[in-house]
Amino acid sequence: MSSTPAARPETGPDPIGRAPTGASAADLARTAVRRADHLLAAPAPARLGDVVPAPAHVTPDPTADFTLPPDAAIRVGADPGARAVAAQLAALLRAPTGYPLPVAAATGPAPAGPLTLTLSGTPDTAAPATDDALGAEGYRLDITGDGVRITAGTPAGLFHGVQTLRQLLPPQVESTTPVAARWVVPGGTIVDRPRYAYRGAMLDVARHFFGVPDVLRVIDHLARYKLNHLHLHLTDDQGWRIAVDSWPRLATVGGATEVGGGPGGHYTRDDYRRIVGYAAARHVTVVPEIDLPGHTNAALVAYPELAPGGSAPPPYTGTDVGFSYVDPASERTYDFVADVLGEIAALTPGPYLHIGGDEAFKVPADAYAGFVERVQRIVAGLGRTMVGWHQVAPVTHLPGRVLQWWGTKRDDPVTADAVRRGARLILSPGNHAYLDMKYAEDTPIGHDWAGLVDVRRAYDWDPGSHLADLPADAVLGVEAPLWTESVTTRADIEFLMFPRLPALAELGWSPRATHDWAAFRERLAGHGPRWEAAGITYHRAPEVPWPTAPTGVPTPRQSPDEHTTPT
Ligand code: TNX
Repeated sequence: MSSTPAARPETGPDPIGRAPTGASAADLARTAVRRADHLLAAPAPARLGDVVPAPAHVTPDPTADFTLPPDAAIRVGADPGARAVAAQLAALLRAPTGYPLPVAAATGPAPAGPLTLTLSGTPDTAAPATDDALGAEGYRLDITGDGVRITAGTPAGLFHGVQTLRQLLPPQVESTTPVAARWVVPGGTIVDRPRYAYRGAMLDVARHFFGVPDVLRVIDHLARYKLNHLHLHLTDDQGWRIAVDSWPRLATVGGATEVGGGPGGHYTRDDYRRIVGYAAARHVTVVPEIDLPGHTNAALVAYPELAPGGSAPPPYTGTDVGFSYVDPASERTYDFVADVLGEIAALTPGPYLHIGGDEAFKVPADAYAGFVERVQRIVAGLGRTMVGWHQVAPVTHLPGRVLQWWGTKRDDPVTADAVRRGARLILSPGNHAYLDMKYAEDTPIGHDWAGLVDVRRAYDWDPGSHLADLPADAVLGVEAPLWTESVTTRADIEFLMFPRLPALAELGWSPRATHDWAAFRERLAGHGPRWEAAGITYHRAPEVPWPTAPTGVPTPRQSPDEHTTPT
């Protein structure tokens, strides 16, 4: 942040009703009651910089706090994308305030505000000049005593500005039913834009299947912290999770298992469209992964002809890796890959197709390289950018390809060489960004092969300098993968995501100059009450100074009925 928030001023009417000196005992008692009510209903307003991820530029104006009046309207221009964000802001605020919050056109001479969304560069606006290029996702937030204005060059920028505004309102804003609170926003200006274009999380829906409502909820979690990509790990040994019309048994047979022997499940094409559409409305791009050539036992159970030797393996519900693969020497395998990726591409508006490529331990290096080269060309032929785990690094380079690096060391010459040949990187270092790593020895779920990842470890690394011998501009962004071998409920997902997902979000969004563990843990602590109000499970990490005692949100393994089974 370029400036630090100032202390709140002690001017004007006493906001918490302190009794004047010389008051009677009855006065004092009445004042005490008023004060207690006030403290319960309206904690001090947030400071303008109390936002995760930390904004690029913050200029507080403690004389200009804004209080949302019950008759507030939201003004917005004619752009459909901007209007959609205005409707989202209205929905967000209506639930906790109970205010009507009509969305009104900002055309003509109508007065602005008190809540105004402005797309700069469109003719129907009177946008204030921005002193910073806001780019594709940046926004400017101006808060004065008269109102709040969010200005951006794109609807995505407006949407991110709304997420910031949400965090500047009291935690009760997360309530889904009306609550009494003073809806105060701290005055000043924020000008903000992301450090990296790619900021993501991955959900493994293959090891355990999670139904559409759980995925939509994860998308909400991403959007809150300005993450803009959801990578879905759709296939693995234990289950195939997406319907493919040209190979129907993949989903019906390959999808009928999961780790531990549960019933599994899969997304129909309509389910997947719903996920993609819900994500798009929150400015999140879905990155589908079909893991090849390894991690394919479920596909081989459904279609034995893809297996080397042509015989079906038994279904697999354990947690080992690296034993299965589709036959790289068979032409039928490439028909399968082209059909599957073609159907997935047709359902996916985003630019990326993730082809996995990890842990194909049983495939000889030259056969693996030949396979990945052909798959790369299939992806390019579909007009998409290929993403692969960094094991694809040695394979011949195709322009634009992206490697997802999940190593645990600070140097990786093979990946650095692929970058010199033009590859770009998504960084997911296992020992910092993996959400399935345990926080501590006694964490009830998760892995530890990459070590323990407490919140500080999740936060304290720099994507710009983490890997040796890399030009900074090779880094497209960061992603936090959540593998689900031991994750079976929505509460499990949230427990591992919170508070580490916001830590990764800050690394992806905030300028390096804002990086400061001491300040981050304080800002993060303020989110505990927000998660509690929203019913989000989180790990009360001991290194974070949570301001309140825990409330009754579920913890892992306490709510098995939350796990959504096949839709
Ligand atoms: C490694 S990371 C895997 C996954 C496992 C994960 C468990 C990667 C590309 N492959 O198959 O689920 O470890 O942490």
